[in-house]
Amino acid sequence: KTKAFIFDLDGVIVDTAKYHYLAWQKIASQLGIDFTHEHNELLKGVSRVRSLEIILGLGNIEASQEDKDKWLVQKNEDYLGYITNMKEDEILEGVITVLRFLKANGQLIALGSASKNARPILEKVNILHYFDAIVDGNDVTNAKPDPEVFIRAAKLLGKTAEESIVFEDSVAGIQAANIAGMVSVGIGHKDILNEARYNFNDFTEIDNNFLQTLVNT
Ligand code: B16
Ligand code: MG
Repeated sequence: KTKAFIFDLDGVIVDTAKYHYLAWQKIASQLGIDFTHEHNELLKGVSRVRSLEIILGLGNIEASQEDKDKWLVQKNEDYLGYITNMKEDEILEGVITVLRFLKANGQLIALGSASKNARPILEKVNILHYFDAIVDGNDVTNAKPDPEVFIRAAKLLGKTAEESIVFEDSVAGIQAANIAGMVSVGIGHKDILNEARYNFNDFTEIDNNFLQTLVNT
């Protein structure tokens, strides 16, 4: 059988969360907001605009649209500065092995990310060629847990939800996959991603047998 394997980007393929954190922290500190790593968990899988709202909420700050737009631009400029030198060695362990196995077995691969910077990141880490379809923050209007991003990806690959498997590190992303009726695979802490159909700490725990089972069932 041929299935649609849909990958989230941040936290699944690469650890860009650390760069998002640095860029947001700069804004937060300008505003006198204490922004910790724990707070950063709230931003995973969440859009840029929504992320800013969450941070402003932490500081009980109400701002004009003009200020918000300015901070969104500044955050992205800083973020782009951090990702500009990303190389293949920033791909998370085990990811390439899984992508290679799927490709070698004629499976379809898509990206389903909230990020508007997804494409340049895939290019920088040199794995763009594995993807048969890319759906990112530029293509969708509804953020995860809305399933739009994954439904679009499956459609581009010509597959139904039942034929689709989603790899996600965020709670909102797992919920989106479940709402879509796709098989959800949580990459990260089982306690946090407890709504996922399957759980792994990272891709090194995913073997060919498991992938073959997903293909066959
Ligand atoms: P950008 P993913 C998400 O990527 C990140 O998890 C989230 O923290 C970020 O705010 C969002 O992308 C938007 O990113 O500012 O680059 O458009 O996990 O859905 O791949
Ligand atoms: Mg993610």
